Amino acid sequence: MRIQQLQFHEILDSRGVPTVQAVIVLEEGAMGIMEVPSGKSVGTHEALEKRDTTLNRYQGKGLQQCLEYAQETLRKSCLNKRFKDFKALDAEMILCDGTPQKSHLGANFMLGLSGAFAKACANHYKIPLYQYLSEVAQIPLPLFLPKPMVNVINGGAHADNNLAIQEFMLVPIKQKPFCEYMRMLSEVFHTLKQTLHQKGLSTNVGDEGGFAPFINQTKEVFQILTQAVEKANYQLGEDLGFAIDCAANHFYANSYYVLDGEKLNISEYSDILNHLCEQYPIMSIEDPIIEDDFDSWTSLTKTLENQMIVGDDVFVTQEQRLRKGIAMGAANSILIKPNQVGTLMETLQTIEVAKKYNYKTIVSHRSGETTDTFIADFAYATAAPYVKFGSVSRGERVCKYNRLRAIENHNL
Ligand code: 2PG
Ligand code: MG
Repeated sequence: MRIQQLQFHEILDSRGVPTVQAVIVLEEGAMGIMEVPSGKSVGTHEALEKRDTTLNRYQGKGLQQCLEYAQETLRKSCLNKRFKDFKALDAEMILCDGTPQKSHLGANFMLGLSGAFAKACANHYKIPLYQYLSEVAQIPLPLFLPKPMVNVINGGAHADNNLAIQEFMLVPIKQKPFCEYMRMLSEVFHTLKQTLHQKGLSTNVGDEGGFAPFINQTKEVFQILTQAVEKANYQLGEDLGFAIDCAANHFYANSYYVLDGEKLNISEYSDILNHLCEQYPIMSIEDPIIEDDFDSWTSLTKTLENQMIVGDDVFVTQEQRLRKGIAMGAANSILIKPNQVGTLMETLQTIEVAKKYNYKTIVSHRSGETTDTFIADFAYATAAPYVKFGSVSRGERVCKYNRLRAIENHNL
C-alpha cells in the first residue's frame, strides 16, 4: 500500500486540550483518520507525548511546532513508499524516531499515523477495521465481545474531590450479550445518580463521565455503590462486581500511601486493600502500588490471589516492563493503552507476551479522549476479555461502547 498523502492536524480532546488528528490517503484512494487520546495520570515510563511546551499557545500544550516537524520528517521517510501493513509502517517510524521513548517524533504523532494507516488499509480492503486488525495480528478466531469495566465514581487526578482512588468501576460477572451489559450498567448508573442526589451529594461528573461527589472515605463509596446496585435490582457479587484503579503514584509520598487522610506504610496499606476485598466483591485492582516498586507488586499479587491485579503505570504497555513483571510474579493482568508505547505493532507485541503468560488484557481509553472509536475495534480484534472506556455518560466514552454494540449487532 503506497501512502500518497500524510497530514497531521491539531484538534481538541474531551478536556479541551490540543491533541493529534492524523490523516492518510493511499495511492489507491482509501483514506484513514485517527484521533489520538491523551492521559492525565501519566506513568513516568510512557512513550513521550510531544507538545510545544516552550510556547504560550494553549498554555504550553499546543502542537503547532512539533506537528510541523513530525509531519515534515515522516513525509520524507514514508510518503510515496509502499508498506505491506501497519506493522511495516511502524517499523519504519521506529527507525526514523530512533529514541527509546519516542522523544524525537512524539508517540502522539506516531500512534496517529499508525492508526490512520490501519484504518486506510481496512477501507481499501472494504472490511471492518477489527477484521483487518485481527488478520494482521493473526488472532485466532472466533473473536468475542469483551466485558466492560464502567467507571461510575471519579476521584484522584480525574476529579476535584478528596477521593484518593482514581476510578471506581462496575463489571458484569456473568457472560451475557454486550447490549445486556450496557443495560445493566446504565440502569445502575442512573440509580446511583438518584442515590447520590438523595444523600445531598453532587451528581456532577468528572473527566471520565463518572460522578465526582465530595466523599472523603473510600469505604463510603463502596457502601453507596452497593446500595445503588441493589436498588437497581441487581445482585452484587452475582450480576456485578467492583473494579478500581488506585493510580497509586498519585497518593504516595515519602514512603507512605496517603489514603482517607491516613499515612500508611506498605503493610498497613496492603491490609486495607485486603480488608476491602474481603468485604466487597472487588474483582480487579489496577495500579495498587507505585510504578517502580516491583517487589511490593509481587507480594500484593500473592496476597490478593483471587483478584485481577492490573498493571497500568507499572507496565505502560511496554514489553520489557511486562516481561520484568512476569519474571517477578508482579500483577496478573495488564492495561493496554496504545499511546503508552506509541505504535500498534509494539502494542500487539505486548499483548502477545501477556497472552502467552496468561496475563489478562484490558484495552483502555485515556482520560482525555476523542470520539474516535479505534480502541473498540482494537479490543475486539485482539480478543481482550475486558475493556475500560469510562462511564456510560459523555459522548467520547459512550461512542466506544456503542461501537462494540454495532459490532455485536451487525458485524460491520
Ligand atoms: C488510567 C487512565 C484511564 P489517564 O489511569 O487508567 O482511565 O487515566 O488517561 O489519565 O492516564
Ligand atoms: Mg490507570
